[in-house]
Amino acid sequence: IAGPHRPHCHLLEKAGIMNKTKVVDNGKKIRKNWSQSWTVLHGGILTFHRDPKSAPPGTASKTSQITPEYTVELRGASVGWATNKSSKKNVLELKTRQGCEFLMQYDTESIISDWHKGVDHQSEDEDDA
Ligand code: I3S
Repeated sequence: IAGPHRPHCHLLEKAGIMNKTKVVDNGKKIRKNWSQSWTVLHGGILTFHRDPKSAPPGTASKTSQITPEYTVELRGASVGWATNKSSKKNVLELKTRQGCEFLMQYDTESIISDWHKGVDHQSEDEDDA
């Protein structure tokens, strides 16, 4: 089934602020660049939006807030607690089926734990492909 009538598409699972960095891009390790993202989990897709503070001053900033920086298809992805990947606490590691890896972090453990559950749930939900 495709489009807006897929079973879980009507559910906004989660939205909020977190710190994130991409660490592997299509199998290639890249330099960490932590930034804060408005992040949305919806319909099996995780969307990281750009940090408004990183936008150039002026009219571009409003657009950059709503422009996704990364859009991650969660089907077939795996998420788990990262060990030895960062000096930060409460770091999740997200590996996509397409060979990209992200670290996701938030100081409040309960908040990042909720993201863990939400992302894990949507990555396992392969029945509606
Ligand atoms: O894994 P690393 O290389 O220690 O990651 C740190 C670096 O990315 C560092 O930036 P530069 O070395 O490119 O200037 C960041 O500022 C740190 O935040 C990174 O480490 P943490 O432990 O915060 O993930």
